[in-house]
Amino acid sequence: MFTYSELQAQDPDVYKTLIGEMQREQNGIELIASENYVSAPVLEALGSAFTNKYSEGYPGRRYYGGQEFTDQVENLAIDRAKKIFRCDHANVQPSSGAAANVAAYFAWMEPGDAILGMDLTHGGHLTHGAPVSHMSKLFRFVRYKMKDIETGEIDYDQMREVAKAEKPKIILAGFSAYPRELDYAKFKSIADDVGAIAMADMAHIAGLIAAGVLKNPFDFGFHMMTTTTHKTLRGPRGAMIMTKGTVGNPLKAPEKTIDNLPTLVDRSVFPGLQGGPHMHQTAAIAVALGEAIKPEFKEYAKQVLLNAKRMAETLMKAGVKLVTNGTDNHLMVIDCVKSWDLPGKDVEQLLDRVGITASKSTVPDDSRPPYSPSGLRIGSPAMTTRGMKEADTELLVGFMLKALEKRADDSALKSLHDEVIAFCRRFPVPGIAAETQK
Ligand code: DSN
Repeated sequence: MFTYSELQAQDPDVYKTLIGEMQREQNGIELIASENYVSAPVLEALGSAFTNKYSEGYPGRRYYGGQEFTDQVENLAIDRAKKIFRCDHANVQPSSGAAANVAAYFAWMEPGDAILGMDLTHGGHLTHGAPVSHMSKLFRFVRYKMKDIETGEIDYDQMREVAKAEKPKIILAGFSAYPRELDYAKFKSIADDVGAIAMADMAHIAGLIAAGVLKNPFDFGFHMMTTTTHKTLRGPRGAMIMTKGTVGNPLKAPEKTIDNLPTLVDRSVFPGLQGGPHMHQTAAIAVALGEAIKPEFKEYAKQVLLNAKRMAETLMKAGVKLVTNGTDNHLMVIDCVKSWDLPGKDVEQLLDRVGITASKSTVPDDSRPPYSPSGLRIGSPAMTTRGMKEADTELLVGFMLKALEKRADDSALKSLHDEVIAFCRRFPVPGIAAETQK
């Protein structure tokens, strides 16, 4: 475990902010569905000498010397990703999920081509075509939605019709605020019908797929999958693009065929989009993937689902309205306007006051603006890493409901915050300096 004593001696200003953040993480509870706490070995790999190295290119084909160990560590990450996700190739260099999606789009599409992705208010992600994203100036984003927002069932008939009319080059399955499983076989059959590739952005649920507790799109014939590495996968911030196909020489531009996707993606990431990869991040991704192969990770993933389910049931029993009325994965979206006649932003800020961190979210076809939408998204990955079980989620829901009930009473909120701190201290955050755990 790091002690940060050298940082403290040299730069007390930065040290103070780090201690503050560690105490915030230890004394509060993280319900942001896309966050998690990494292990000490992941932190060690991140804070390592690999950050000193330039490694443009790929193992065995770099543009700088001195790559003996960077090649080894990148190959470890690639091999582990291939084994876990049952694919033919993995590019582990994208610096983030947005960069991974951009590189994936450019690997297969030309400007003006269409992508069929999930409507943003129904759970899709910014990089799936928000008008404010640069990508929407280059590509045409067309949408599918849920057929029934009470069950979350996707309207696959509408998806097929839009696909036939718009002829997208990519059919994109994926989300950042959708609480149900997708029917990957239907996505693939629609992609096949219109000659598109089937791409999955599994950033939110990659860890649950890795553990085998949710379905793997590659098992349904998907061609490409992007993911971040820091959500349920519990690695460092970073991303990967995984593909099926034949791995070729990234120094030579291949023909644009589905079988050449691995090489098209490699060339799209570098030199297409990025320069030097972050080798400390790659090393930490390798460590996280090593953890994801272990049986303990499967137990963790099962518990993530159990905790989310119990949390959703407890909220609904208390009369709280959830989008799709439940969850099949790690997240749920509360409709705060329907539940308390409050926008999600106000609930997010109220919960912050008692040490509970969540993130506002749109609800389907939200009439409110994105910065102050109607919903609040919460999830179970981080709490589960700290060892919380179903009964603990009931206590957490109790804290949330009490905050709502006492929202006008400053002293009740202060006592509630003390209660939350006492509760959180029972569950140490992995990888955090010992002095902040006290
Ligand atoms: N920002 C992430 C999330 O919270 O879902 C997605 O990129």
